[in-house]
Amino acid sequence: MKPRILQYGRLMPSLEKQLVEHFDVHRLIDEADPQAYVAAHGAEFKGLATAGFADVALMDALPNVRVISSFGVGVDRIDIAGALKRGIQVGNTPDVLNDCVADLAMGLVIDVSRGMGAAERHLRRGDWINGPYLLTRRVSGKRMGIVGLGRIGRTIARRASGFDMEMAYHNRRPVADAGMRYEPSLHELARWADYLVVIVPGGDSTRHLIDASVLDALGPDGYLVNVARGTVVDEPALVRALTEKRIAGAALDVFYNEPHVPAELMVMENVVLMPHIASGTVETRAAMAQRVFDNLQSFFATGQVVSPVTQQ
Ligand code: A2R
Repeated sequence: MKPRILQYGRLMPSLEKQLVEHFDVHRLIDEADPQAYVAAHGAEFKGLATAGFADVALMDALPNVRVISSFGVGVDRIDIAGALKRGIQVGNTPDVLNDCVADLAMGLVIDVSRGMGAAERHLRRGDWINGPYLLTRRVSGKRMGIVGLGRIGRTIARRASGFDMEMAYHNRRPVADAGMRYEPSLHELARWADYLVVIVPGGDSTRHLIDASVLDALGPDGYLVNVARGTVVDEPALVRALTEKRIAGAALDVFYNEPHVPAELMVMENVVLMPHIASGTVETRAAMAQRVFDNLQSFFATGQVVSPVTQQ
């Protein structure tokens, strides 16, 4: 008998197909009244495949679920402590997305400095006829401050070293073999950096980590790059800092209330805006989908997911 799995949210069609081949899957999105459905049928399910969400109310409605497999590395919308307390293993998709997220972070650094998007808009508007584009800012040899030197942060650092950048990082704790300076003060890192690249997990512990005071430390020549989560940045404070030219620019792949982006940012030429695409390549999304499947398959075969999450 195939284990019965509840699917929460939409997943890639290829993953949904693979799941259906190996598990007895029910999609909660097909239910007109999802709450009533889980109240009546929750006890049937042994596992949960989710697009990134699972709170304790959902877990309580699924008393026999022992595994949650989530699409993505970020687990900020999953109550990990609540899952572990209930004896539920949680699997996510780390590592397989490091390269593509780091590639996009580096692309954002270049775009926000060299004005690639803005210069292209200038050309497409026909403005080149009237004169050359503005001078932009050099990237090579500049200072990058990485906030969150984890799996992705280190991959970004390897990219930046190819641009002869000076690097330093801030975590809550220093990393043993980081190969660059640890800065215990986020404000000092921001003061020092030309680019502050944010790649910490989302959730309560990092909410508004980048606030007005950090942006003021970054200063009028500094750029903010966020490929982490929208919640990490105090978005109204960022809009004010940009409006008042207290920082040079920002490049953002994530927002506080996606897919809604503050109207003020839409019209700023020194701001690069991406619709949360950092891991969004064919190759990486396929690898993430495979890991969602592997976590479930491994759990039902061995009792262990491939990529366990042990803390928020
Ligand atoms: O603080 P530490 O020593 O636990 O280092 C982690 C750091 N970090 C923080 N740094 C400063 N203040 C905090 N409150 C804080 N919380 C965590 O972020 C660690 O070096 C880094 C996260 O690295 P990993 O756990 O390896 O995550 P990964 O795979 O690099 O992904 C980062 C995030 C995901 O959670 C998604 O939200 C996003 O990137 O795509």
